[in-house]
Amino acid sequence: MATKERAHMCRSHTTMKRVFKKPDSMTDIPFPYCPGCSHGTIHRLVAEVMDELDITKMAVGITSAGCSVRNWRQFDCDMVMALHGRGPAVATGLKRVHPEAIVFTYQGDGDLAAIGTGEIVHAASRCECITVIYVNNGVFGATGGQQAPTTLIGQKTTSYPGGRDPSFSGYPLRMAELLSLVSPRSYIARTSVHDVKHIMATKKAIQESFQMQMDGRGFGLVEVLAACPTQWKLDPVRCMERIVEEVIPYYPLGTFSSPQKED
Ligand SMILES: Cc1ncc(C[n+]2csc(CCOP(=O)(O)OP(=O)(O)O)c2C)c(N)n1
Ligand code: SF4
Repeated sequence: MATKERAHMCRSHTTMKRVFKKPDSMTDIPFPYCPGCSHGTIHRLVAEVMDELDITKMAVGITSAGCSVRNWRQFDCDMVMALHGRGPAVATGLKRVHPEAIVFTYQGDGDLAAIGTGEIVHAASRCECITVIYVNNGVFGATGGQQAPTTLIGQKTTSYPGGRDPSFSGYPLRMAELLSLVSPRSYIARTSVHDVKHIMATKKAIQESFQMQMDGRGFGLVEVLAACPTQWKLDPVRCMERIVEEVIPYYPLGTFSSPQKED
């Protein structure tokens, strides 16, 4: 290539406008998730919010058991791994010892709404000054797609191939509603990531839940309705449709508790 031509290319390269970049709060390590899995989208939103609030250096994330068990490789902040379901208890201890830290848990529905139900209910009722990102995909993804407490009525899983029967397994737990009863002054919202509009609303809710903690106002939790194409046995596009047609009607989106609502 001629020197003049090369010089022109270099000049146009340096003036090129950057329109998209990986959040600084994220490492370069690729996501380990299946194609179409919502965990990647939600990780990115958490990282973008950390960047925008400039809290990465003081953030401590708590990793839980589930497909996101190794997300300490993705978030470029301090990370601690908790035993299955124990994230809110670990976060409570960390926050009380280090009140200057911004502490968040990242938990699936198997983690938060099954083995960890006790921890989350008590952390919410104490209005602990922590942030909880609760990813509800309606199954135990990591262990093979078994029924979770959040699995919809009639939904087929590997442990209940005939579908969830409420006379045997009870009804799916609506954790956002349940927690808002024990923690009325908290910020508790349910969002979804099935399209761009809802992804942006999820980001706003995550931002608000961190802001609660930064202002010392207490507990913030965002339940994010998520897709698990592998265990739902649906392609990613069909998963997004299923969230609209079947999941949201049972798990309505909205803010269930906020300090403003109480005041
Ligand atoms: C004490 C304990 N019991 C059981 C397990 C097995 N286990 C690992 S992940 C998981 C369920 C995870 O499901 P969920 O939290 O919904 O996350 P997902 O994988 O769907 O993202 C279970 C039961 C474990 N790791 N530790
Ligand atoms: S099994 Fe489901 S939750 Fe786990 S990585 Fe795959 S799509 Fe995501």
